Amino acid sequence: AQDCLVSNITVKQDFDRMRYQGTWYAVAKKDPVGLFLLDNIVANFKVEEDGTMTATALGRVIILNNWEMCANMFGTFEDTEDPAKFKMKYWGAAAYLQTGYDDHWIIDTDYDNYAIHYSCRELDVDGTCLDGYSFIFSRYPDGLRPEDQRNVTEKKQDICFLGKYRRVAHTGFCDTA
Ligand code: FEN
Repeated sequence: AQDCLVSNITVKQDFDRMRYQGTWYAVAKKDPVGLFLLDNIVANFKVEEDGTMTATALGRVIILNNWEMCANMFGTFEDTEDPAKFKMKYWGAAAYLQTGYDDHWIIDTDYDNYAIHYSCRELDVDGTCLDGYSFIFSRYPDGLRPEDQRNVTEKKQDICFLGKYRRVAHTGFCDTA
């Protein structure tokens, strides 16, 4: 959306949750305000027998006293009238991890290589996003295929987060968790 209005952001047409299942590696992220996952972020999406989409996410966090942990997060998705827009309830395996209820929009995906996720937590008075986060996911931990990069950059611009992303390192920190 040129005007950066959240209400004008377009999402994936006819989103197919079945094809979205499986492992996605976060290759870049735009952080929200507050506590979040640092790096080594890997998500795994699943469609349950009743059709509900669920996901798990692993990611490195640093808790009090600079202690590095691998956070094990869980999410369940509530459907909305748009098949690519969900509400996500999330919580952590450990009690010190924050719980929440966020928008979870799939902006674009080809299911086999890349996905662009978007969540606006707080709308500004003008209808733009005051606080939000976004993930660029890849089916491969090494990053996006060169042929997907142009499209992903375009979509980052569409959601008005271009220039706000940081690369997500995968060092193997959470691989045994
Ligand atoms: C998503 C897709 C797959 C499922 C889920 C996802 C979202 C995960 C979120 C994680 C939040 C983490 C927090 C960590 C935290 C979109 C990848 C579930 C939204 C909030 C600390 C850090 C330091 C501390 C306490 C807690 O709570 N971290 O002292």
